Amino acid sequence: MIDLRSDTVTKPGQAMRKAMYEAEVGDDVYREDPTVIELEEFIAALFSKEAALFVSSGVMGNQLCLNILTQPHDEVICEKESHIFHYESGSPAALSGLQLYPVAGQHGVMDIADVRQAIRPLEAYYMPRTQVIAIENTHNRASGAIQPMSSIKEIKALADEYNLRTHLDGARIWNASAATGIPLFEYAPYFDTISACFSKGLGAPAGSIILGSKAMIEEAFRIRKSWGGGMRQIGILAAAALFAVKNNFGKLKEDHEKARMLAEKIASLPDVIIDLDTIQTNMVIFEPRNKDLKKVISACEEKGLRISMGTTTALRAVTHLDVSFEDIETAGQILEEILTK
Ligand code: TLP
Repeated sequence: MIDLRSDTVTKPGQAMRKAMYEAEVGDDVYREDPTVIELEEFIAALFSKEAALFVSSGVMGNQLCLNILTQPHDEVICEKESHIFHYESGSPAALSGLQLYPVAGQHGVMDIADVRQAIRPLEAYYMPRTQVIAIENTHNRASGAIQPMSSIKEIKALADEYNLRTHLDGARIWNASAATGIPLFEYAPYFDTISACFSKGLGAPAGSIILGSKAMIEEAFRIRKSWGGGMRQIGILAAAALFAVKNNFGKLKEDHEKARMLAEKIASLPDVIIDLDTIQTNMVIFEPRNKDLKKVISACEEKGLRISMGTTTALRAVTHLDVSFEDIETAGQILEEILTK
């Protein structure tokens, strides 16, 4: 089975498992797990941020960051197709008493004039208080598109003008950095908080990290425990994350080549809408015209290819460590057979 539903489906290989097996561990709720501490310090240095906290998932990372940046009744400006708006179970409202203000972007990139318009006037005391501008890089529902540095800088300047905070959902910031060559520490100063995942393209079985100032991360540590996220001997997972960053970050470019190869194949098929400009990293979102998408997914499954829904009207194929270039060629043939039938 060629599984392109997500880059989350990778399984730890022998070398990663060995690193996990050999990890030194302790009780992380007492902050006594040396491997977790090593991971947090290593990643904080990579991003040049004061502090970092290992958390269970990308959702937990984003939600912790939003929580520590805000008060209940505040509002968070985010892009209309963002993960925090679509796929985080309404948690900003449920966990932190927040309202989201979704702003439509182009390939996941918000126009600065639209963001400016979304900021509530301070004198309107009866409106929610704008507190955070959040962006997603790379952008999941925009086919893994990268936020240009020029847009990131504009957003930070606007946030400073209004004394707002900025959050980066950097679940796949690794892919953005690998594709652009911009080091992680160059992205970091534009955000008060960042969340990044080890369980996506880097191939770890679980875990994400959040980054920010020392005071923010101390507060996040307290909230993480209150949400039931205090785990004990998780050096085993931190070792997988360390292994993933050190060994697999450099391989992401190959995933991008695989995605481009698949996208070009799909673009050559009749009656499929695909915007090759947005295929900048490891995701391929495409829209077969006049097809029942659920049926396409199950026909692919029968032929040994797993894909998923990318948006409500489009399909998604994501490349990752556990698929080869040959697998991608086979995937292209399967899609051709099914979509030209
Ligand atoms: N995304 C998953 C699904 O939820 C769609 C996927 O398969 O792509 N931010 C972004 C941008 C994400 O894409 C995801 C996961 C998360 C946050 C949440 O990460 P987890 O699943 O670890 O909580």
